[in-house]
Amino acid sequence: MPPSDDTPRHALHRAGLFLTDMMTPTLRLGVTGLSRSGKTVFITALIRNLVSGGRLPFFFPEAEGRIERAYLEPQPDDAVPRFDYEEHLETLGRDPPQWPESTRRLSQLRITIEYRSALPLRRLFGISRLNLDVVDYPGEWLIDLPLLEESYETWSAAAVGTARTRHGGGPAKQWLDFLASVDPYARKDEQVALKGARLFAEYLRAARAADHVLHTTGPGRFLMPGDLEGSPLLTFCPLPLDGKRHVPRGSLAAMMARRFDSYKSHVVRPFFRDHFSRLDRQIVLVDVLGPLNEGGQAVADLQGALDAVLAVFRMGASTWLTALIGRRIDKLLFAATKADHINSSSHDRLEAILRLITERAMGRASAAGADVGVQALAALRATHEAEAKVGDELLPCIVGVPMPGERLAGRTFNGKEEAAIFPGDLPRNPKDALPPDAAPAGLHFVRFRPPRVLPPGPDGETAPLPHIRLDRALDFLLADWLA
Ligand SMILES: Nc1nc2c(ncn2[C@@H]2O[C@H](COP(=O)(O)OP(=O)(O)OP(=O)(O)O)[C@@H](O)[C@H]2O)c(=O)[nH]1
Ligand SMILES: [Mg+2]
Repeated sequence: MPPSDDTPRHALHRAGLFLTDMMTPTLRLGVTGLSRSGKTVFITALIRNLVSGGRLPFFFPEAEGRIERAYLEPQPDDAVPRFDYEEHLETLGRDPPQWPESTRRLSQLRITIEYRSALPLRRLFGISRLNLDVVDYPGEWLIDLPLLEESYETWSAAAVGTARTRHGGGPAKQWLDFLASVDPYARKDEQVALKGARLFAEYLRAARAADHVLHTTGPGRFLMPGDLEGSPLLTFCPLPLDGKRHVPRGSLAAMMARRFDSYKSHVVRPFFRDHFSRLDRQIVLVDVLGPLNEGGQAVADLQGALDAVLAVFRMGASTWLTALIGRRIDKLLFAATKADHINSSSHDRLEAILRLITERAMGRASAAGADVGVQALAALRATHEAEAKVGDELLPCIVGVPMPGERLAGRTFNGKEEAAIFPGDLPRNPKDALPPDAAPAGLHFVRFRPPRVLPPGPDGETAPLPHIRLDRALDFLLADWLA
């Protein structure tokens, strides 16, 4: 018999519904990662697995049958565009399927999860709710965060130094020739500033195009301007300064330094304040395999870039940032993405290398009391495993459809045929991967086509998407909020 309207239980239930409507907690999940690390694919896969039912045996609230439903809410923040989930699904659903494009602007999405608590007392209140807010942004912008703590002088010295030692004979040549022809201490000249900024931006883009795993050079908006395309905020560049010489007012150097500070206060600080300072949890996505295959210098660049970015978060430390941060990140998961490029027997080694690359950031976060995890995962698995017989030996292979134009061992793939590839072994000792003079890992990598993501069938059912350990990642990040 249903409870009559005036039973205490019913009153409690009604009050509970009212409370959950008014007080649905919101968990802000930061999906942090340098460009091409897999943020957009991760967010799309996360939403689809939650909203349309995924195969998530190690996401315990789901495995225990306590998730009633999850759905997309209208965008909570009027000033921020909505994450284009439907567009990304459409791209993945094409025939043949495509990966989503590189992200050009910031966007946000709220998913509401309705669940039954595992706690008997809370079950009395019926269904509980959790809002999960996720933000996606171009990875290039992340490399700006360390600028918050740099002066124009230190930034200039580092940027000019890198250009000379690493790119002097190549992409930086024109910009460095230009710098040799200007006097930073001479009177400011807008035309000189415009030309310097243009040549500097061209250098950054060319260096990036020549070395797709390069992570160290910014500012990020020079690579991915978003809505700042053509803005005067981007009219500056580093100059070779003499640390001992006074910078006179009205000089080119003084003008560039002022614009650098404006870039920080109008672009970088709001980006940090509005999107990173209020995070409750964070997953840091890292493409370890790409740099590993380029060699030790690329791994060192990745390590340096990640370390500089993560130092800005300073979880628990007390700096001017803590005043902004207010909240503290209590769980942090480091994830090596695209683990479907290697055999599952190598996943432990991949995790060990990631652990080493992020050692300092991990140590800082643990010391500040955060719960830290490391995982190899593939948010959207594009391959399966098989064994191939080569002579008398059985080699563990991965099988997938390489993207058109991908090349391996003299063969160019057409984007239609499946191929079985022996990806090679990761170094047994993770320390072998790190020295800057370490040889490339000698892995056999190609980009694979994503699996085709089909819309729901006539019965409304959707096929679960393949992944590797996405469920464990969700469990680490969300399960205690769904207890
Ligand atoms: N095989 C495989 N490839 C993946 C996976 N996730 C990402 N990728 C590949 O990595 C590329 C980059 O992924 P994105 O999600 O666009 O990366 P992002 O971090 O959003 O990049 P930006 O928007 O440029 O910052 C994709 O185009 C895929 O080629 C995965 O789970 N498996
Ligand atoms: Mg993206």
